[in-house]
Amino acid sequence: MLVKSPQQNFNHPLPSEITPPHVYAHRRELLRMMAAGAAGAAIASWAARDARAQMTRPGKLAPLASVKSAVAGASTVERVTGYADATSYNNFYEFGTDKEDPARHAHTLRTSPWGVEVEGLVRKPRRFDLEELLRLAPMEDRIYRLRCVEGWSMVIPWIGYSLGELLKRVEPLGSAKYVEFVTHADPKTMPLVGSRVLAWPYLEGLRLDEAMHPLTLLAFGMYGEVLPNQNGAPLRLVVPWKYGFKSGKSLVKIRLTDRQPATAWNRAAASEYGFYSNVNPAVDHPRWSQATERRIGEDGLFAKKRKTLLFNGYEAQVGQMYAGMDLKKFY
Ligand SMILES: Nc1nc2c(c(=O)[nH]1)N[C@H]1C(S)=C(S)[C@@H](COP(=O)(O)O)O[C@H]1N2
Ligand SMILES: [Mo]
Repeated sequence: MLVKSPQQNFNHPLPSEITPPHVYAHRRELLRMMAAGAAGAAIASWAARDARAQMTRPGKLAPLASVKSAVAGASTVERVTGYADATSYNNFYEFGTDKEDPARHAHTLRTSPWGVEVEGLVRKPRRFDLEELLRLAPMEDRIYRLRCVEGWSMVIPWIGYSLGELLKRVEPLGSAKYVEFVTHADPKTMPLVGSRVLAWPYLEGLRLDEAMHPLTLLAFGMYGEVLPNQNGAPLRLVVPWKYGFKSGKSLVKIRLTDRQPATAWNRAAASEYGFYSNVNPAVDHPRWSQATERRIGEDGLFAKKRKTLLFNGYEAQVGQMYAGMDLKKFY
C-alpha cells in the first residue's frame, strides 16, 4: 500500500470460475423439501441456497464442514469471486509486496502445530490450540465483501465463527477497551519478516465493541476448505466493514488492553491509515479517492468501477457503533 498506487494494481489473472458440481445436490434437496410440503420455505431460501452452491469446494485443501450462519446480514447475495482470483491476488507482506507473492511463497508457512494466546485484561488468560479452536463453536458460512484500501474488492465465502465466541470464554474485564491482534512473524519461513517494509510482527487492533460485534469473524476456511496459506492459514480475522488490512492473517496472539493499540499500517504511515479504517467513500486516502472500487475477476480493466458503500455495505449492522463520531477525524 505504501509503495504502489492503486492504478498499478491491474495485473491480476483473467477471470476464473469455480465449477459448481453440487448445484445438482441443491436442486435434489429443493425437490425433497417441496415433496415434504415445505415448498414456501424452500422457495424463500432459494437465493441463499444458490449463493451457497457457488461455494462448492475447489478440492485443493482439506474440507471444512460448516452450517448456514444465523448472524443477521452475514451473507451478501453478490456473485462470489472465483477461487483462483481469491487465492492468487493477495496482500500478505510477510511473503512479498506484489499481489502474486503470497501465492508464490506462502507454501513455506508451517501451520501445525499452531496455537493462539489470549491474554491481557481478561479473567481467564490462556493458550488455545488450533484443534480446540476448530471445535470451540459451530463453523458458519459467511459470504463477505472484502474491500482493500487500494481500491479493489472481492466477495469471499468464509468459514468461521464470531470472534466474540472466543473472547467471551476468557471473560474480558470491565477495564478492557481494545483488542490487539498479533500475527505470526517467522524470518525463517517469511522472506520479508526482518525487512524494513513494515515493522514486524504485523499488528492490528479493534475497539472491544467492534471485536465483539457478531460480524467480526474468526475465519478458518473459505470455499468449503481450510484457508490456503496465502489467505492467512490457519486462522485469521475478517472485519468486513473495514479496509482489508484490519483483517490480520495467521494470528498467534490476541491481547485485551485499556489503550488503543499500535497497528502496523498506522506506524508505517499515520496520515494514511488511521486506527478505525472503516470503509468510507467520503473520506479519501491522501493519495487517492475511496469513492469507487474494482471487483477482482469481474470488472475488466476498462469496466466502470462500482461505487464504494459506506461501511462496505454493512452500515445497517455496524453504523450505530460510530454514532456521534466524526468519521473524518477518526478515519
Ligand atoms: N499478517 C498480515 N495480514 C494481512 C496483511 C498482511 O500483509 N499481513 N494484509 C492485509 C491486507 S492489506 C488485505 S487487503 C487482506 C487481504 O486478504 P486476502 O488476501 O485474503 O484477500 O489481508 C490483510 N491481512
Ligand atoms: Mo489491503
